[in-house]
Amino acid sequence: MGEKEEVLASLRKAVETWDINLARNAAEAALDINMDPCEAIEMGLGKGMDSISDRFYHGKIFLPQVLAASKAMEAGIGVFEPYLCDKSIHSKGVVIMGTVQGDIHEIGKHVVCAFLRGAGYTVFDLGKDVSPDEFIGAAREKGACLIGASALMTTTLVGQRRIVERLKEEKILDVKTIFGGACCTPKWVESIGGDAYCSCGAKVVAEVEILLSGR
Ligand code: B12
Repeated sequence: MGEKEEVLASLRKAVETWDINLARNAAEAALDINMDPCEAIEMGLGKGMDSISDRFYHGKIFLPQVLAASKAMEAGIGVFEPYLCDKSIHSKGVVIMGTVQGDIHEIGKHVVCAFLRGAGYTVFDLGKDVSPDEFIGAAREKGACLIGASALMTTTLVGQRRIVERLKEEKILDVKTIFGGACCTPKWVESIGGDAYCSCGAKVVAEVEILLSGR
């Protein structure tokens, strides 16, 4: 196995075995060999989270282990975050991000925030369980061009629709929306009148650039 494959395997293993120290060390090893942080997140840490999801789905592990794995994933992302940051002085635009009301899943949103920050956007992460009005209020206050909202459960998807509705009610026409999360689909986003759907962190920057170029 080459050096790069070894580091990717360690990143994956760190999440699979919820080993926070290994996640940090492997992330540092990735930086030492000049691995692209985006690749390390998607192909290393992210693959580990895929297998955690799979084991959880099949009842082989339970919520505490999933939570521990997510902490390892976040520890790894934390090491990469400063290196994802674009050195450009001018922000490409302000983005408001959050997980919708009633939903506490945050890992995917953190990945998306990391990619957007890395590409030069100023991202305000409102956290989890965010109400539609909190999204709208923050967008107004910070002068955002885009709201991104994550929903991981079928029961909380409606939070994305409420954001689109509230923007219309408030006649805010210059703020675009992008939605994602395990239960979110392109069809759903189209049906609620959202501007874009995105299936993964690796694609988000390209999607956002297309979306905002039409402003
Ligand atoms: C980790 C996890 C948890 C962790 C969350 C920890 C944290 N800090 O986030 C914990 C243990 C707390 C948890 C709790 C619960 N969970 Co949970 N959880 C998961 C799990 C296993 C993985 C999610 C994850 O982090 N994936 C890794 C990330 C990187 O991927 P991702 O989230 O999909 O994000 C990527 C893309 O979707 C996209 N994306 C995501 N958001 C956004 C946003 C935008 C704007 C864009 C552009 C893109 C984008 O980009 C991301 C990066 O590539 C999923 C299973 C699954 N397959 O998704 C269940 C899952 C989401 N959970 C589920 C459930 C039911 C729950 C609980 C209700 C369980 C319970 N009985 O208590 C609670 C929720 C309580 C609540 N009110 O929210 C169900 C939802 C079922 C449904 N269809 O509604 C799932 C699908 C598991 C299942 N198969 O049953 N969970």
